[in-house]
Amino acid sequence: MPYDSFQHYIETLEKNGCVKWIEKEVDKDWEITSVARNYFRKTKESERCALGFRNVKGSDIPVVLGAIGASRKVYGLAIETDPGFNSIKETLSGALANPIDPVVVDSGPCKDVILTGDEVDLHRFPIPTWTPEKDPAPFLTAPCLFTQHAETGVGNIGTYRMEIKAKNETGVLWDLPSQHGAVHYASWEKRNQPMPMAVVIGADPTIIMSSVSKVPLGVDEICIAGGLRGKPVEVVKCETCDIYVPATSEIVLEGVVLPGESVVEGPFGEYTGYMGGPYMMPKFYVKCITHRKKPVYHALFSQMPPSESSLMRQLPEEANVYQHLTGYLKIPGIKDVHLPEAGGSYSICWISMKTAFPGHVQQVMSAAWTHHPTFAKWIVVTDDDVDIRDPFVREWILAFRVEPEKDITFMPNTAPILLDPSSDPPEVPLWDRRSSKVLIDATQNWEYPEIALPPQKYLDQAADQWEKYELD
Ligand SMILES: Cc1cc2nc3c(=O)[nH]c(=O)nc-3n(C[C@H](O)[C@H](O)[C@H](O)COP(=O)(O)O)c2cc1C
Ligand SMILES: [Mn+2]
Repeated sequence: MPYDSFQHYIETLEKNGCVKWIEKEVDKDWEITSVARNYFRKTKESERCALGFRNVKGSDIPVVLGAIGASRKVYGLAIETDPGFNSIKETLSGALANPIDPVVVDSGPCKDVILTGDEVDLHRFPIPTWTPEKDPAPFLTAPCLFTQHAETGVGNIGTYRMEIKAKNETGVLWDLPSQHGAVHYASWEKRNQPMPMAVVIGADPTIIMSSVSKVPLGVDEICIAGGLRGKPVEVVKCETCDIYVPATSEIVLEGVVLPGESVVEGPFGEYTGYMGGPYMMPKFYVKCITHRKKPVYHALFSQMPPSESSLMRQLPEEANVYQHLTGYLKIPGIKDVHLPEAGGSYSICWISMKTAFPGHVQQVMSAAWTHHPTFAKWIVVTDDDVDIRDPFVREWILAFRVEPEKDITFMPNTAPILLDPSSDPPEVPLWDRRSSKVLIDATQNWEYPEIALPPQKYLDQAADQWEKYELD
């Protein structure tokens, strides 16, 4: 059953014990991020919940973060599927293969309150500051930017962070010219016309799920959201432009991005765990705000991993790499692909496999990064008996299944991970930076001695009668 709205989804999270509400009054500019940081560090991924701050100083609007990616369980509830490799891949590719067009409705709760002119004031909302004293301002971290291509009229939804610059102005960071928001903006710039844009904050989770997914340019993510929920998204026309947004959205900002303008954006605490930016980016001018009578403010929690953002990247990206190796390249023997969150779910890639022929491991090590030129700086391939999701086991494998000189290959002069501060000093322009990759063969290249553990039958027997030993 698809969710009707963000608040309907939050109710489902509550029923599943996946939200923790914080009743204590909190400050949005240092405390929300600091509470979330401590919580993500202290709480095992499997036990993490979304956090709801009901009492934000100076506001009667609650802030919810972690609602999409606090844990695998939460992520699974958001796309209503089991959060394993195959089901994530099948759910996303199923939506891409079976998009469903939206239906237009006359009105909806997102029009409960309509603010124009002087009433347009972003400070009405409890927008947090995420890296206090380092970010220049609060940032929208879960905005879904609705735009249309100037020539074709085809729509796009993309999530690109937005810096609050004034009561009716924000920055916007589409971080590559290939991001579809940037492609649309270029099409309006070519005509020297302002680009109309609507920003949705808080909607049925299929909207943000499709907004952060890379689907081909020209495919409107609103239809992918329809495919994901198995039912059309009901949309309403914006007050000030011809863009249609989900009728049950919590908050909608309507406005324009002017051609030829570029101002300083950022810096911002990034998913690598370092500050990123500043960049020169255009500005969004808000002309109208519409919202529910009692909206909930939705944020995604990012910065230093582990975070909601590193989990949201990890799950689809692991599925993509697995699919790349086994589906497209048809490489046999691949058991698991894991992108540890410490690497921002991008820089470090572990693969376990059953070696079947000479050169098989080398094929996998090279193939993994052809998934994307910037993908993964550390690629480690090990045997199928290894649990690559256990950090202790990973270190043990590096300790005793790798002979550095024989097993490590460097791949020089590759495209860097964009925000990786180690690739080159900051004075080197972004597009001149180069990095390298390390391919590590951590498989047993000959028969190893037996593992120094008691036979499994004894370990199991002891585990089965654990209570007898009175150790817990
Ligand atoms: C938590 C999170 C934050 C993101 N922030 C940005 C951002 O600030 N700028 C950007 O260009 N992409 C960002 N992305 C990635 C885009 O949302 C993603 O590339 C998406 O495919 C963009 O839509 P598009 O494919 O229609 O361009 C972010 C993704 C996530 C999960
Ligand atoms: Mn797109």
